[in-house]
Amino acid sequence: MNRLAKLMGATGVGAVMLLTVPAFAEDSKDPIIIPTHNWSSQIVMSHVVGQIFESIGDNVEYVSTDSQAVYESVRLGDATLELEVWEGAFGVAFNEALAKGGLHDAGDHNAVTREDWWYPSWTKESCPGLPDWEALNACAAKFATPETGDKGRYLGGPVDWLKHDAERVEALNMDFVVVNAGSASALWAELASAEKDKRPVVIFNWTPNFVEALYPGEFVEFPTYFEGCKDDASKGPNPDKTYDCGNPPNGYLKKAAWDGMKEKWPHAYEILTKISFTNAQIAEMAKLVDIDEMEPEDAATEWLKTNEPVWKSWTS
Ligand code: TMO
Repeated sequence: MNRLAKLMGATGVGAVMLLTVPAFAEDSKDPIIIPTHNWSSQIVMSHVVGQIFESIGDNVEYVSTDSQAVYESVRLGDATLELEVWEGAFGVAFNEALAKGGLHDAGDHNAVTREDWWYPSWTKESCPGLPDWEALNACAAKFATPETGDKGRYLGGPVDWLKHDAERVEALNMDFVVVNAGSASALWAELASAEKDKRPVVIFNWTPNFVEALYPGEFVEFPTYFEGCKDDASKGPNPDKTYDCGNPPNGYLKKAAWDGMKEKWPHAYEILTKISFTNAQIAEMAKLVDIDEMEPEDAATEWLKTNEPVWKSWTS
């Protein structure tokens, strides 16, 4: 084949391809509404994805939103998407919104998640039977505080995360009182304070998070999560109660989208479906804020700079 034929052949192939590529509509210039919540990886990830959308010429607005109520907001199109649907904390709210209609599952991240009662490793010295939950319960008095009397204190997260810790304590008949921290930083402050005199503590924690880089520790092993634990009382070790189990030890991390997003912002939607972060990438996002003390916007810009091949593969 001579050069000209080659060129014509190549041009011909190009022309055919051009003809078969459907003409995509442009993305709306209305802002894509990205909800942010009260833990660092979610805020940084929201800005990472927002800055990716801006890189293709879209407009973005961030709205601080309650992490349970957000599923209703996305369903109604008041928020466009949700980037961190954690199975343990939000599986129930997400499924309820799915059933009502208006939002859909936009795919899983690569990350595998766990959210549950957790202790730093020095706690095991006071309660050697850990991580078993019954051993923890037998040690309840060691976790007592003035606020909880002779019962142990479990320091849970802010109330909008896992709303059913008290139900679990009741279903498993535990000698613990659930005290909710006002913020994520209150959890980390308690951890740092307990470290000083190696005081035993049990707090809410999750993975991926920055904590694993600073504090070795373990999750409490509750009765293993099973289908129906959260909505079918008859199932599980307590035949009269729901929440008689731990959270899933290998939980999903999903993205959710408003059903109208695909039509209004087709390019951004296409990118959203491709986005998939790993445990290490999410832990890094949290670290930039919680250890390096960057502002979330700057942390996102930094993350994009050091991970260009990762996200460019979603936009090309
Ligand atoms: C929702 N969270 C990741 C804080 O468990």
